[in-house]
Amino acid sequence: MKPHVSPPVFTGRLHDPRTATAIGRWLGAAFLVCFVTGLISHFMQHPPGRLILPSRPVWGYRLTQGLHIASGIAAIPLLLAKLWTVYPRLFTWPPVTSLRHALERLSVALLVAGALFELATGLLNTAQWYPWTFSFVPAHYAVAWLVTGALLLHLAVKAPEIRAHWKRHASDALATERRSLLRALTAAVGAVTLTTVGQSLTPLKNLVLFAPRQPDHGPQSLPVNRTAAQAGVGRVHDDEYRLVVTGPRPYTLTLAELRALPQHEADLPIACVEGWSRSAHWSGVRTADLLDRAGAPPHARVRVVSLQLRGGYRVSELDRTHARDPLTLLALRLNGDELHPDHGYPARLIAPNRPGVLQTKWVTRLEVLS
Ligand SMILES: Nc1nc2c(c(=O)[nH]1)N[C@H]1C(S)=C(S)[C@@H](COP(=O)(O)O)O[C@H]1N2
Ligand SMILES: [Mo]
Repeated sequence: MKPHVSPPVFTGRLHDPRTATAIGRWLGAAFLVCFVTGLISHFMQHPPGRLILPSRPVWGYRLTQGLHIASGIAAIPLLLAKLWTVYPRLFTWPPVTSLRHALERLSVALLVAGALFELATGLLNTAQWYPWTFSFVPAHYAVAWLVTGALLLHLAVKAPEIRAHWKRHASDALATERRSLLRALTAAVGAVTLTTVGQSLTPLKNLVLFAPRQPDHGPQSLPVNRTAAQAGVGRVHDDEYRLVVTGPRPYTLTLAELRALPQHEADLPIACVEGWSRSAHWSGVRTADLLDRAGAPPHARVRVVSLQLRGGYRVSELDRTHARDPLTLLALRLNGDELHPDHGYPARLIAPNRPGVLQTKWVTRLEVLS
């Protein structure tokens, strides 16, 4: 028996299990997509051990990270509606009837707190706004596991109610009201999705109202996450620039020498973890060619080092698949022109199926790792 609801009396009628289940399945689906795509993003940025990641399809990360942000944003109205439906249960009396009930309530409290934390921090991260002192990535990652665990427990505890309401076709007294609520909720999810998803789904870019970035805004029609000034990279003087490639046969190139090497072209997206992505036309020197010249063994990993002196994104690592992919370039040109300083002049890495944070700008060293 469920404990009875004590006064205050709730007059809204849709605080029933069937409505909670109807919203819950969409919320659950959004969380599942968000969790799986979040794990993909995490492992692409922090490969466990020597995991070799695929470099194809070139748009793989663009898709998974676009889905991560879109499902997270869609989950916001869904979570608010779900909380509205179930909040009278906060006031059940007596608050705890047994140990099992206490544990169940504790797990729901964790679930709600964790879910709110994930959606709030994720949303603020898309705007690069960090009004807190902890480090976003580890906190967002750890709480994702907590929420997923609490969610599985919640589904197990509620299995009988879910089963009872999942496939009940006969309409009950609340059917019409519930349908209106669900229609309004669908409209809300549609609205937040359509006004943000254009940041990664370029055909819808003109509908972007609330996403922090317009895919077209930025030098050379490509957004910039961190400008040269923000990264502390001053004006790069052409005659002072050097590319150093280490390895069995290390060498150094001037910018003129780099430009004189065979140039290749690639259409590849920048897909930022924060949810925006944009395809662009790049040209430059294949990293495979640069590594061959240094006598790097075919299985070598490569550390890519920026002129930037401080900050987390000044260094990235290429696994052997990405390092040898013919589409992985040390790009010198973007959309037909030399790179803008904010896009990494004079040289930046661009590789297929790779998070934006790893597409290192202002590259000055390639270190062959044994
Ligand atoms: N050296 C360096 N490279 C960097 C960054 C950085 O801060 N420093 N930012 C990364 C991030 S988060 C993204 S999304 C892409 C953005 O590239 P763009 O500014 O050319 O669009 O560059 C990446 N390369
Ligand atoms: Mo990014």
